[in-house]
Amino acid sequence: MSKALSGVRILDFTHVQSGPTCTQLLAWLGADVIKVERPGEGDATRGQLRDIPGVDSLYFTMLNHNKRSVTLNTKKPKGKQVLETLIKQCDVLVENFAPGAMERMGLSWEHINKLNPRMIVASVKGFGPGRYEDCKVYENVAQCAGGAASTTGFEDGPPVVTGAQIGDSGTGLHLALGILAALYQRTHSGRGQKVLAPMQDAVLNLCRVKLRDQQRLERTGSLHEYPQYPDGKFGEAVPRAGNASGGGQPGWILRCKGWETDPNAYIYFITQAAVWPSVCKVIGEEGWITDEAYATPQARLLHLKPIFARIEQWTMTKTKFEAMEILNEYDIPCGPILSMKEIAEDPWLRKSGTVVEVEHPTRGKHLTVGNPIKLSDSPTEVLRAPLLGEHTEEVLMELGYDAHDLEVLRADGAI
Ligand code: CAO
Repeated sequence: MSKALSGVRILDFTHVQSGPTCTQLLAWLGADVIKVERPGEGDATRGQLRDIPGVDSLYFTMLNHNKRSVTLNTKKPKGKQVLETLIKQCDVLVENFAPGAMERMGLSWEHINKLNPRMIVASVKGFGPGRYEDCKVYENVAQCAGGAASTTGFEDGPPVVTGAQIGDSGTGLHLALGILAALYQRTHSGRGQKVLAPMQDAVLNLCRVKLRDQQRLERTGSLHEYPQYPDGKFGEAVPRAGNASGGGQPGWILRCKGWETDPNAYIYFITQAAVWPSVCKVIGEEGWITDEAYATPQARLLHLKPIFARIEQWTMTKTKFEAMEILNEYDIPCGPILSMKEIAEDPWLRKSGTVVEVEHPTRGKHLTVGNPIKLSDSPTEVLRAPLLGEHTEEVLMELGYDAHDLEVLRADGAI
């Protein structure tokens, strides 16, 4: 069966996390992704956070599935020549080097565009044009500069970064979308173009509801679904909202049976207006259905803390899974706080191909997160990440180099 992106060839000049998440997705959608790495070292993540000495880390293997690896020293003239041959034969170049690194390699947009006017050049940078455009950026810097950290955490604590890699993987997703749009536009324009996804901008896009709240706060001086309401104070900027729901239906994380010893014995509980009578019945507070202090969503905003405290008395008598079963019968939106151990063992995530076991030649079996995007006509088979330079010969032969050329390149240290 052909894949959605069959025939699309990606020159993957990415490293660490943001760029590789993008090209991994494109590979899962069926593109031929050729990862170019420095001879001897490769992507720095191969050696970071290693759990087995001398073996490519999980950090690397979980971000580089379904790719081919070519080693190439692009700072050597012969290496650069190979890279330029690749540029002529690929559809997209994806990179996430520090600002200016591509230009220092002699690979300006103008030069690439001259070599291959159809090529799409896609970049992740920390910041867009402006005062920080020359800065190197990692995940948590983007979370801080994109508005996530200042709005995450509890009101009496410091800013907090989230475990979800919204700066790296979130930006990779944005970049992948930009590349697909550019590939589509090329079908009628015939031209390549530059695609830029700055990490700050991508994080802000994911924090858009907090910019919504900033404007609501400036207009009304208060945010009624936030834990600061009604007793606390609001300042000039959107405060940290603890576990309050980001939407119009109040929610909070509540303790469940076993919370004293299990750090994840919790459930997220949403008091959706449509099922308020059911919530009251489940917790044994039928009087709240008609009591005017609780009967309307507006009235309840004044009492969210005592309401959740009362619901928690009920959730603490059930495990998170027992509570889920009961609440689901009433269509009450809720969700268990799942540990990574529970997720790794979840049979349904395994069945859907979102948690996948992969065999790797030097590390053996390991778990990975498969393609979360499911296309009915383009199913994903998750293949292991390549070893460093595993496909150098194969790819160079495809480009027209012969055994003698390879020997010369090897002797020169270019591959
Ligand atoms: N052959 C020869 N040289 C190569 C090469 C190859 N195949 N691949 C890379 N290089 C060189 C680059 O040309 C660059 O050299 P110069 O600095 O001399 O120009 C050098 O390797 C390193 O590039 P870098 O500055 O991008 O790498 P770094 O480790 O110092 O910084 C990072 C890493 C992530 C901070 C930086 O790349 C960056 O800010 N990227 C943009 C934002 C981003 O994607 N951040 C997310 C990273 S994931 O958390």
